[in-house]
Amino acid sequence: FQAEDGIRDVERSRGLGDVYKRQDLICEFYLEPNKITIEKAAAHVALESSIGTWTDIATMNKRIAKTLKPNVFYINKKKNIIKIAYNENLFEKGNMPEILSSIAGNIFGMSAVKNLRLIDISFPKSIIKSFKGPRFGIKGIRKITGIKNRPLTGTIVKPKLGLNEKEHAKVAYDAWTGGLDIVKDDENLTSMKFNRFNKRVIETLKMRDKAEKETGQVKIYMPNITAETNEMLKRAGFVKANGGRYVMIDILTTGWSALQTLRNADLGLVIHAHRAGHAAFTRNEKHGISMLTIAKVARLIGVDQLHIGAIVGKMTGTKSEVKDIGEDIEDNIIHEKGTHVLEQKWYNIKPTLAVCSGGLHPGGIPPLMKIMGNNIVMQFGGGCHGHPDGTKAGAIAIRQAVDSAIKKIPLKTYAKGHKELKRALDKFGIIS
Ligand code: CAP
Ligand code: MG
Repeated sequence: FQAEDGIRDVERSRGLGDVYKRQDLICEFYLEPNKITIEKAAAHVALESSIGTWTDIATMNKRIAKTLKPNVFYINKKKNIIKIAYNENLFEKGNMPEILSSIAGNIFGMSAVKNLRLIDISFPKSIIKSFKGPRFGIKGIRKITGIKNRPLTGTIVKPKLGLNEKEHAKVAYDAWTGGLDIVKDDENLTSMKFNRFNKRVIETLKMRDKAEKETGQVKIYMPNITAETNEMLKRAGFVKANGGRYVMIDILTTGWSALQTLRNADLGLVIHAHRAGHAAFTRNEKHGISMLTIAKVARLIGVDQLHIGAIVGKMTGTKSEVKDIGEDIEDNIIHEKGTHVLEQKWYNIKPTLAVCSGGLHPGGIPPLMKIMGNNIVMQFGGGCHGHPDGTKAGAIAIRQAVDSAIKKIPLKTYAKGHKELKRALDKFGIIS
């Protein structure tokens, strides 16, 4: 749910409109109390995440309690769901680390709760407007790449580590000339002894230019700038200075502060967000922080592309969880069908493009496009370089599978006239 959509109207329709203000920030939690009532545990969560602590304090006064005390306005005992409304003045506008230190801080460790999961956040207008959001967003990316309707296709250079700069650039060249739009570094490739960042960027952009000339298509390279913040800005500047258009960053290991610094530097580079490490707190459905919440925070700060899961791939993340980034689970609030939360209308905040990746191969393309629509990036590591005939054939097979889905021709039938696809399906199979 978000400021501009359902939940606030639904709460109003349930006559709860007066229990929070349009200016409030609202959190939805899954809460299992520990040997106390859910009401008591909810009160502890509300206080610890705002102004209070475990006992009443002499330093508290009526003014603070009246203006800043949060309101637990919804408790669903059957489903262990609670909702808390927080006064917007509890938060520093434009400071995401502070906001999360409040509503996603100490509360997870309190002994008053057995399990606690932050399922969703609804940000008020004042906070939304205090962030930049994506510089390019979906429209900007489609303008840069010239790709109007179909999903963007890309590969991750594999093996993750071990190739030197020239070998890396050659793999990229094969993928691009095979028809893929994007080549990215893997999440753990930064600047290694055997593969230095600056040299890799130079070599790979050289191959990009060659592939663009030969194919007449726009080709994208996403170098991984993940590093200490100042070093990261230096590397982003190097990419820009050498003709790069994109950078990728591991948003959770670098942290929200570093991400804000990169976005606020406004270098005119498309920001691709990898979520390495997310499952440490998104996977447990009873405790931690949902991917939906992570996605909203990342969009607000300003990532143009974000990994959200692949449904038909190797990672956990069920169809409903990934699609939930499009639909509300609790209150059954449905946005426009087929619209991800990353694409919802949020005042000045542009939509972020969803990235599906992880164990994908041509046999999974039609079902994935059917579920997620065309406004996605599909990334293939093993699904490209694992092709029996190598990277270029793998790339060709991926584009052939996309074409078969767009033309609504079954993969098996389409493969009869497309040998690269046939070879891929023989190895990886078809996902129905
Ligand atoms: C995929 C990948 C990505 C994952 C991240 C990997 O490679 O490069 O990092 O997709 O997961 O290292 O596993 P394969 P998620 O295509 O070879 O699987 O997108 O779920 O964040
Ligand atoms: Mg990876």
